Amino acid sequence: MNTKHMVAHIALGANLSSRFGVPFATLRQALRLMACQTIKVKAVSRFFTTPCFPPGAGPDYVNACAMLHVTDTPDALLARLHAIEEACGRERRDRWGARTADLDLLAIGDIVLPDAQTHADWVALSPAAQRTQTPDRLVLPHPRLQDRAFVLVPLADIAPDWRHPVLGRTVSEMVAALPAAERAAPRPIDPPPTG
Ligand code: A4P
Ligand code: MG
Repeated sequence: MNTKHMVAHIALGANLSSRFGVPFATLRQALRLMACQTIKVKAVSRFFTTPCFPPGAGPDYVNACAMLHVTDTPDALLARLHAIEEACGRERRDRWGARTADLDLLAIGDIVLPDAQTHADWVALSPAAQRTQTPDRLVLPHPRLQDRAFVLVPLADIAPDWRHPVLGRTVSEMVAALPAAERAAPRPIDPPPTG
C-alpha cells in the first residue's frame, strides 16, 4: 500500500449465528474478509459481550473495533463493508433488529460528512427519531458513536487518544463520560484455545 492511506476505525457487532458460526467466529471471519488490496487491518480490540440495545430487543451482542489503513474513498469503503456483511448473511429487516454482522464505519481520520450542519443534525436527533430514521448517505464520524458503550469500550482498546473532530473529545474522555453502569456492561470474551 502506498503512503497515501487514511486511518479508519470501524465497529463490528453481531447477535445471531451465521454460516461461519457463532457471532465471535463470524466477526473474526469478517476481519479476514476485509484484508485486501485497499484495506489493511492494523489493530483489533478485544471482543466483548454486550447487553442488547434497546434492552430486551434480542440476544446479547458480541462487539469489537478495528483500525484500518485504507486507500479507498469513504463510499467505496462503506460498500466494501456492506459486501462483507452480506457475505456473513446479513439481512436488513428492522432498524436495530438482530443481525449476523453489522459493520459500521466510525471515522476516517478527521473527515466530517456529508457536511458539518447535516452531521450536527444527526448527532442531535431525538431518541424517538433515532428509532425510525436511517441516513441514506454516509455520516462521519458515526453519529451515535459518543453514546454507546458497546462502541467506545472496544474502541478505547485500540484508539484511546483518537479525538472526535466535531465534539473535540478523545475516546478515553467519551468513555469516562458514560454512566458508570453502561461503562461496566461490556465483558471481554476469552478467546478460544484454538485462537
Ligand atoms: N450510514 C450512514 N453513516 C454510516 C456510518 N458511519 N457507518 C448509512 C455505517 N453506515 C452508515 O445502516 C443504515 C444506513 O446507514 C446505511 O444505508 C448506511 O449507508 P445499516 O447498517 O444498513 O442499518 P442498521 O445496522 O440497522 O443501522 P445502524 O446505524 O448500523 O444500527 P445501529 O444504530 O448501529 O444499531 N446493541 C449492542 N449491544 N451492540 C450492537 O452492536 N447494534 C445495533 C445496531 C443495535 N443494538 C446493538 C448493536
Ligand atoms: Mg450498520
